[in-house]
Amino acid sequence: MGVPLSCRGGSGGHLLGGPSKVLMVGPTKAAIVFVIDSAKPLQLKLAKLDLWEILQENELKLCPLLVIANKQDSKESLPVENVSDEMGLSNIQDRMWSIIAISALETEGVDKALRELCRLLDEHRASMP
Ligand SMILES: Nc1nc2c(ncn2[C@@H]2O[C@H](COP(=O)(O)OP(=O)(O)OP(=O)(O)O)[C@@H](O)[C@H]2O)c(=O)[nH]1
Ligand SMILES: [Mg+2]
Repeated sequence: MGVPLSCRGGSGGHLLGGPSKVLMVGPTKAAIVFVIDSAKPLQLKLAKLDLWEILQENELKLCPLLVIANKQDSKESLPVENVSDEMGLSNIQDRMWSIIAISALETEGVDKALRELCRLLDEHRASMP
């Protein structure tokens, strides 16, 4: 199973720091992977702005979205349900999306996130005319 990912940018256009990072799947921009630092709850408003800006981009209009709530092991972290609420995910109606809780540090949930990404890609392909 090969899933080529490239980092496109982070919150406010900065690759380092910030509450979120954006990965694109494949050279064809097949999916958006939006990685959130759940341990920066006070900065999630910025992450939300970035996410919704990306969702408006014409060439990404149909791309499925996987949101990854990282650092779930950290004491400062917001639970995944709250991250989902903060990002307004339930308002997304024009594409398939999922949110998965992970801890990259403890490699907890990483397999599940990759499987979910594959599932989204498969479903998206199957829904195309
Ligand atoms: N507790 C915890 N720490 C993590 C996790 N993933 C990454 N980190 C640590 O968080 C620190 C910063 O890493 P990132 O957030 O990926 O990097 P960044 O966004 O460029 O830098 P920051 O401004 O520090 O957030 C590093 O020390 C990582 O090891 C995780 O799942 N849990
Ligand atoms: Mg970070």
